[in-house]
Amino acid sequence: MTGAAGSIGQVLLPGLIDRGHEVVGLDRVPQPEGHEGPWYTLDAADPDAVAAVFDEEPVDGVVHLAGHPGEASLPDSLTSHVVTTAALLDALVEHHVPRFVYASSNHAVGRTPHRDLLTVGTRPRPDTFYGVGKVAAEAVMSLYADRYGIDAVSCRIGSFLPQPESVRTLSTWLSHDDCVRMFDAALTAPAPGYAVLYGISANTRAWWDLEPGRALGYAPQDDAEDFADRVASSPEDETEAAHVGGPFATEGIHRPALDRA
Ligand code: 15L
Repeated sequence: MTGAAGSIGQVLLPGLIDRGHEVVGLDRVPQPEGHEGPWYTLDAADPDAVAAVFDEEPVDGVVHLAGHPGEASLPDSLTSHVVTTAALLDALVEHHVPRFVYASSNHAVGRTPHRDLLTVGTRPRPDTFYGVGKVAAEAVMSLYADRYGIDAVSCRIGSFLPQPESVRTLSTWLSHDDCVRMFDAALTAPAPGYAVLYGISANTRAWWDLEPGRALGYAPQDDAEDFADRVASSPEDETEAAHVGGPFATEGIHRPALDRA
């Protein structure tokens, strides 16, 4: 598991262990206090460092969570999301590891306007350079699935939070427990090939298609509606509701692709 010390990793690592998986943690930072299992401190964008882990550890799948979780320059986004994905997939091929599960994001299609049900067949429509990185990482996964027969599942995560915090997240929330259920299903579904699913809970207000996840065995149990009376409305609600990506699809996030001196 890359990004094992990150916000999702800190929940998913113990969650998958509870479900019977043996997990090797990998992150740029040392293992969190209390974690006893195998751990590698390295940058997943470094192909030699990544390959060295696969030489040591006979894994049967990779969960790739590592990556900067917000907007950045285009080169930084490509390194963070695409280069890391490619370095891992090269190692998978070399070591005959059959499964790759990726923490992609709704921001891969974040500029899609809010109309009818959002399907996984919709065109890539990133809202940021972050989203461009996620689209391109998914493209590398698709390439490696076609070329080498790797089972590659891309989980386009909504809003991973302990609880929904805004009106938008009443639709896009992914609870901690559902996140563990989703990654467990993506790791164990028989022969998914290249697959994309939306990573949200069974939210009453959801408008992203949950069927592709259900087809892989992801059965979400939680519903953001249980928290609705604790979520205050805000002046941003209307603009955030206009597109899949909410605040990432608004002008406030615009920046040039490249940093200049
Ligand atoms: C994401 O992919 C981001 O990493 C996170 O910061 C949130 O913006 C989340 O999506 C979301 O859309 O709520």
